[in-house]
Amino acid sequence: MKASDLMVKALENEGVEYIFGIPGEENLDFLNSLIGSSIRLVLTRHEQAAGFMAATYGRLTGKPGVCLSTLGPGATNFVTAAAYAQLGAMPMVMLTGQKPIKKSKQGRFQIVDVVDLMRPITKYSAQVVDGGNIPSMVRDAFRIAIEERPGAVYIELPEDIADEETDASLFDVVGCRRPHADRVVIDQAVAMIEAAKMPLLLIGAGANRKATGKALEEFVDRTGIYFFDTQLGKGVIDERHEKFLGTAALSDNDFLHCAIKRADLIINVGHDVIEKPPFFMEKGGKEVIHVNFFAAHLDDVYFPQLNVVGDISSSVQHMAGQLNIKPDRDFSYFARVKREVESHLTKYFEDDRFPLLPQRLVSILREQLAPEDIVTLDNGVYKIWFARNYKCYQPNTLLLDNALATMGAGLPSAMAAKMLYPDRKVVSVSGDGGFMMNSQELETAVRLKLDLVVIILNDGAYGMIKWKQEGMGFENFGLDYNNPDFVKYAESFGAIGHRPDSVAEFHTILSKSLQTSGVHVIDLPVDYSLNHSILNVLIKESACVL
Ligand SMILES: Cc1ncc(C[n+]2csc(CCOP(=O)(O)OP(=O)(O)O)c2C)c(N)n1
Ligand SMILES: [Mg+2]
Repeated sequence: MKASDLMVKALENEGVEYIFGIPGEENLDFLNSLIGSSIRLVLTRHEQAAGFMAATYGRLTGKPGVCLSTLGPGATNFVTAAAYAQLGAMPMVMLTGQKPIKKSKQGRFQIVDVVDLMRPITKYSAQVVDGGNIPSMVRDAFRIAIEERPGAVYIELPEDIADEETDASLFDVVGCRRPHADRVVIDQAVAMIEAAKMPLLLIGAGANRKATGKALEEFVDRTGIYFFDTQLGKGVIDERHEKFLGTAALSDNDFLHCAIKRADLIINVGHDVIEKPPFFMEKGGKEVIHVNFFAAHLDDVYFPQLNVVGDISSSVQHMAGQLNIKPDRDFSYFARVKREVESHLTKYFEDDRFPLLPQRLVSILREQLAPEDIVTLDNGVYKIWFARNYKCYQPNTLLLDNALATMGAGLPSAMAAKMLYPDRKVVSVSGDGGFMMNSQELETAVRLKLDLVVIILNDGAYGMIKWKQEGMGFENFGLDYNNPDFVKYAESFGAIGHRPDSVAEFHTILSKSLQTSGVHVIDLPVDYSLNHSILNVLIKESACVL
């Protein structure tokens, strides 16, 4: 068999459904081998977007998403997406071409050492030097991509190797059960929780990667322990739960941090240091039990006293099963913080000023979307408002990036989410800056006939940096730009453009767009004037006076 045919068979053997990307001439053998395959090639307009789509596929399914590019410039365009998948623990396989490695008449034209380039931002990076290695390399790459902590892997298939004949055959895909924490450590964790007076449960990214919600909800219901989550842990337990305190979108000084400060023990399920810290640990301060698939990576702000390593669901179930909670524990302070947090977060939910406040956008979207519908965010200051104020009712229904925190992923991740869940509504929310970083993918979305709502928050600026600039007492400088006419821009791609000029009109446009097919782009003027006064000033002055 030709090596490129074997590569396609190896990917089919792994259950690959889609390959996102842009082929170059070095991939033409592989492309030809894809003819007749069960794998669907999804062409994008930029490799970075293909990488974001593949990573999101991995994030939502737990199976590696696959993306394809040519050598050199195509491969370097994967770099940000690789870092996004690697930091965000999303399983992803990147496959690129390369010039012939045995004999080439093109000198060093377009040649970059991509294997080396990818090494620090992947879990595995290798070149196929012989067609016979394809079965083991592909099997290894997929296994490594999925294994906790999941991430990006890279395989380079040079042109001459792709064209070689090989008689190698594939390996069966053999899964493996995740190891469980042993009794000794569960006993230790239980003793710490029983000894604590004010324990809190924190739910982080790892808990969103596997089905842990049921075990965690039972833990909360059995023990009465209040919980909060990180940005990547949102929705593991329905955030309408009576014991939900809020999301730690900021690392300190938010209203929620009153509860965190008062806690003497945090049972931290699934959080690791790659996410922005939900709180800072201090020497001699509260203790932390790290419950995850792997031990804690130490940091000045994170040095847990106990590691409970193993399958998260099983650890949580065993802890809950053994815990003997004394009924005299008084959690009324946490109940008070919860009431306070809720009243602050919902304060502007009905505010009808226009341009619209991000808080109002959150309330409108929550009202119009069903529990299973998905919102994907790009990276800008509205992310903080969504993380704090948008309640997730189900896991992975607010897709944001709190690891690499890159701009440009919002639209591609919405597209991948819609491909995976055609029956759910998917809304992408981007800033005008982040949207423009991958706006060319509107063409892909229209071509794929995806029904999407794309909201662009128009403030004519890199608003997030403006907010930081103001918070740090710097002069307003260097962050404003002009935007294209987003309505005409959308229409030029065959999408439908909208520009509301009141909250009422936005309401109507949004609900019609959600009910109608096609790609709807809504150019939405946003009012960021409260960012500084609330997120920099108010919460610092009034949080923790509770
Ligand atoms: C690729 C990338 N470049 C730069 C940054 C730094 N950065 C973070 S948010 C931001 C501004 C975002 O502007 P916009 O998308 O318009 O959102 P806004 O905050 O204005 O709503 C910048 C420049 C980043 N996170 N990612
Ligand atoms: Mg902006």
